[in-house]
Amino acid sequence: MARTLITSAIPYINGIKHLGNLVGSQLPADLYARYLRARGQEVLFLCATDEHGTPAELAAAKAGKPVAEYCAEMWKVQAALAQGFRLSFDHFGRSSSPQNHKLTQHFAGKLADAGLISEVSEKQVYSNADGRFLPDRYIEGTCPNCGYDKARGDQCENCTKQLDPTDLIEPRSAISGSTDLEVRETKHLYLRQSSMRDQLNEWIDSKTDWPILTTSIAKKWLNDGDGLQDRGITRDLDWGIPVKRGEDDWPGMEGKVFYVWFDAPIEYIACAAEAVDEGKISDWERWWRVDKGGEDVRYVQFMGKDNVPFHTLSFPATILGSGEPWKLVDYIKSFNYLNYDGGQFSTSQGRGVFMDQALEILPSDYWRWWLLSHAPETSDSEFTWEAFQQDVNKDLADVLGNFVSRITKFCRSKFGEVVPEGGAYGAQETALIADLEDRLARYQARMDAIDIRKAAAELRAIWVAGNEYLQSAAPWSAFKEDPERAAAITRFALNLIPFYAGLSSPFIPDAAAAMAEAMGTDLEWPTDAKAALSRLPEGHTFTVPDVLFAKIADEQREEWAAKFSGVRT
Ligand code: B3M
Ligand code: ZN
Repeated sequence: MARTLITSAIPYINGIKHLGNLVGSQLPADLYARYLRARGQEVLFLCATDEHGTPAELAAAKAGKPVAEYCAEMWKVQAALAQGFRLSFDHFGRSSSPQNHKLTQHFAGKLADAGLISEVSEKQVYSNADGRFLPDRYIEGTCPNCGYDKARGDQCENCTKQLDPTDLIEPRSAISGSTDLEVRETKHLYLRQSSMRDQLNEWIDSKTDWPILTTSIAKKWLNDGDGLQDRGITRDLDWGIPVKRGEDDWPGMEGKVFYVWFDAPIEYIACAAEAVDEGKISDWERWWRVDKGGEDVRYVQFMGKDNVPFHTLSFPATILGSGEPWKLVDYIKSFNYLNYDGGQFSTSQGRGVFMDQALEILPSDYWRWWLLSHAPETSDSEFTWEAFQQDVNKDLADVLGNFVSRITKFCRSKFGEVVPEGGAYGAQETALIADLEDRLARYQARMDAIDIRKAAAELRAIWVAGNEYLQSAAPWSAFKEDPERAAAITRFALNLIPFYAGLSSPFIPDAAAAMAEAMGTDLEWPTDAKAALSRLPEGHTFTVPDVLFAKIADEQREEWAAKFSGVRT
């Protein structure tokens, strides 16, 4: 059986993700995982929270909580939202897990053994009052450019000028406010990824089937300018994975932790180990180690374009540099940005619709369908309330929902809640079967290629074909003169419902499950349209399902557009 390992970029712990984040990694990864499972593949689908780094420390401080407590709470919030959107992770882990501590320290040790880590002395700001080195954004002061008095050591928020902490006038600690700062010498570890340029170039060149978005970003950073500079992989923070060389202490590195972007991708691996320790899967090395069964696994990653350099350069450098047979990614699906109503979604500004807010106003299938069918694949795309209302009403309510409701209600009124007997499929049914056979093949080809918008368009066309059939076969007219014919049409149309349920389940899992349940069948992928469309036998009972999709009214659209026009407070 084919096996696919799927990871989504792991969301930062600080705060709730917006719909632009969702459609750029977790949601398309879920679509693909559900599709492959439906096609009978063995899938391991992993995601986690990305819990280290300055933003996590700052968010915890803002919430007035110890960082470990803050992260544990936010993990629960994010896990519940993932569940709300029906993201079917086999495990939703945490980059702060003991498994990730161990693996990250292991990789650092192997890289050091291979001579790929250097120790570099740097000058850094030390706060005597806080008893610690301060990262750039922990230093505040007056901007030399505009005079703003809360400029941070990396950037002035007021005039956007990029700064060095030493540029600030009257610098102070953002933690304590103390101005008792001094510049001290400190050592950090650097990953010598520049020495791996040829190896990485060769590897990327071998990936001729990757999306252009992925390879163009990778090549740009590999070859122009300073993209493949050696990177510092340690930081002076309290919260994070302590710097160790395997299980051993690292002299000179006391009190330091690994940089968040060093340990975050390693969590993809550690996450599988967490899943084993929690009894969810029996073995993780058969997914992750080429020498332990992993050679048969295809590994696919999903992420926004801003994450591509880390996944095409730094993480592969870590894996290759370790000299151990870990699995390298086989395919990277990356995404452009989804914009919000004439601007950008923004977490820091609270602009747009966030995952929790979306679920408060509509069930997840509405969002899943719209977001996936507008996935920003070849260019940025835009969410507007008008487009959302129009597409949801048309595709989900008028086409799919209406089809299901119309035929089940018609059947109930004329034949009862039972698949009618009598009559045989005729020319119209044969023609539609042939058409659906072609469409099914095209839909599967798009899904196999993770061509999401085009796959959604094929699925929509499959729904439309059934609607048009019903409209033209018109069992309500046939019923008067030729009840046998009406029975055959009705039976065929009812059979389209489990067919649609199976095909639609990766996009709209709840509606698909409701359709299958109403028809008294299991969700099944229809490999053969002809066989699938005779699946419900004569005399099989069903129930008319509740309305699958309600239309969005103009007043609702206006209310939501107004509600989400400002910034989240
Ligand atoms: N947490 C960035 C993001 O959420 C980062 C991804 C890590 S993937 C290893 O967009
Ligand atoms: Zn400024």
